[in-house]
Order: sequence, then structure tokens, then C-alpha cells
Amino acid sequence: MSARNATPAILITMPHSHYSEKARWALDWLSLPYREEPHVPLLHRVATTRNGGQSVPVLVHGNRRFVDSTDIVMHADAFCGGDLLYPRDATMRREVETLEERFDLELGPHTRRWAYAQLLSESRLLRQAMSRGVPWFEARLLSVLMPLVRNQIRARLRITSESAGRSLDRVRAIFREVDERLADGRRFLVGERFTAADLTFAALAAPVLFPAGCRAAYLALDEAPAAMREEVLRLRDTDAGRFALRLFLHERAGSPAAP
Ligand SMILES: N[C@@H](CCC(=O)N[C@@H](CS)C(=O)NCC(=O)O)C(=O)O
Repeated sequence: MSARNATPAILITMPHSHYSEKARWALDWLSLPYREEPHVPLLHRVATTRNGGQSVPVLVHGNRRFVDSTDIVMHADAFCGGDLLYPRDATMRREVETLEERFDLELGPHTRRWAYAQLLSESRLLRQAMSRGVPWFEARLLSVLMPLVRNQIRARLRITSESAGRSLDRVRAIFREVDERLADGRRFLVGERFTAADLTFAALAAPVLFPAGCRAAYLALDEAPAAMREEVLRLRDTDAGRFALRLFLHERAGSPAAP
């Protein structure tokens, strides 16, 4: 048995989390064997704090713990031999890491805040997405915890209609930057092949694109409120939106289904 197969990893997630999708996509793309352990919001902290983290995703690999999606992707890339999602060339690698960090810090929080603002009133649909694949007792508990979960999300992410509007502006601005980058006809954000920069952009844009092929648990676009649907269609109809959808189609397809 190869070293790669000897130590199947555990990926602690929440089913609807786009940062979890980022890590999951990387593990799938690199064919690093893992078992996913999805949890509902709030109860995820039992699993993450036990492993030295807070948020999801957390990767437990042998006796090592990785408590941030970027650390997970970097570890997985290095473990699988390197020069896969991060180019060996130092200048290109720096460019990939800079974009990845920008998407992590800017795109991810703003797509999430805008999407939650549209969906917090859709309690039943939200609960369905949040409980996909979780242990049965967590799914049961979530029906009781749902009002608390919604309040906590609203408070922690400071969701108001004004902040959601500002987040949408920020998402559009990042999409315009990506449009400009792609304007010279390039197929990937850095260099000639798929990297962690592309993966991170597409995964963290997922809450505003509802991409086919995404393994995060989302409702179907036609179940979303009309105003959300219209905005998703507008964002899909941009070069950046089409780019992310293409990445899901060509770089994500064929990966094992999420639980
Ligand atoms: N910087 C972290 C951000 C992860 C993150 O924000 N995860 C959210 C879900 S998308 C989360 O776990 N929120 C609940 C919490 O922080 O306990 C990463 O890249 O892994």
C-alpha cells in the first residue's frame, strides 16, 4: 500500500460551506483519499475545537491537523508531490497565493453574506441544505436549533439589507477584476493550467452562481427567491461567472459525490 493510501484523511465540514467545498475540491482533484465528516452549524464546533480549530473545514491527516482551507490545499498539494495546484516556479506561485488570499479574504465573506441575506428567511430550505449527510441526531437537533442558528448567522456576519447590498457590490467588483484578467483570452488566472487561484475563485463564488457540479449542499436555483435568482443569472452572464462555471464543469466533474 502506498503512503498516499495508508493514511486516509478526515475532512470535517458543514455541508453548505463554500470554504469546505474549496478543500473538498482540492482533495478530490489531487485524488488524496479522505472521509468527509459533515456537521450542522453550532455542533460543528464540537468536532473542530477537538482538533484545535474553530471554523470548517478542518483536515485531520495522520497526526497532523489543518484548520484553514488554504493550509489544507497547500498540505494536500505538497503531500501529493507538489507542483500540482501551486506551480513550482516561485513567481507564479506567489501570484497564485496572492490571488488565493484575496479571494479568501474578500470574495468568500461577501458571497456568503449576500447569499445568507437572501436565504435566512427560507428556513426549511436552509435546514435541508445544512443537514445533508450529517449524523441523524444532528439533523434532528437542527430543527430545534434552527432559530438560534439563523440569529447567530445574522449577528456574526452582521447581516442587514444595507450590508448585503454592500457585499453584492464587492462581489461584482471582484468579478470585474477577474473579467479584466481574463480579457486577454487566457484560460486560467495564472499560467497555462488550473491552479489553487482558479479553484478558490470558483469555490468561493459558488454561493452566487449555484454551479452545476458543486458538491456543497445548495438548494436548486429555481427554489431560490426571485430576486436572488435574477442576480445569480446576471453574475453567471459575466466572463468571470462563465469562467467559474466552466471550471466546475471541467475541473470538478467526475469527482466522488459528497455525502
Ligand atoms: N479562513 C477560513 C474560513 C472558514 C470559514 O469561514 N468557515 C465558515 C463556514 S463557510 C465557518 O465555519 N463558520 C462557523 C464558525 O466559524 O464557527 C478557511 O479558509 O478555512
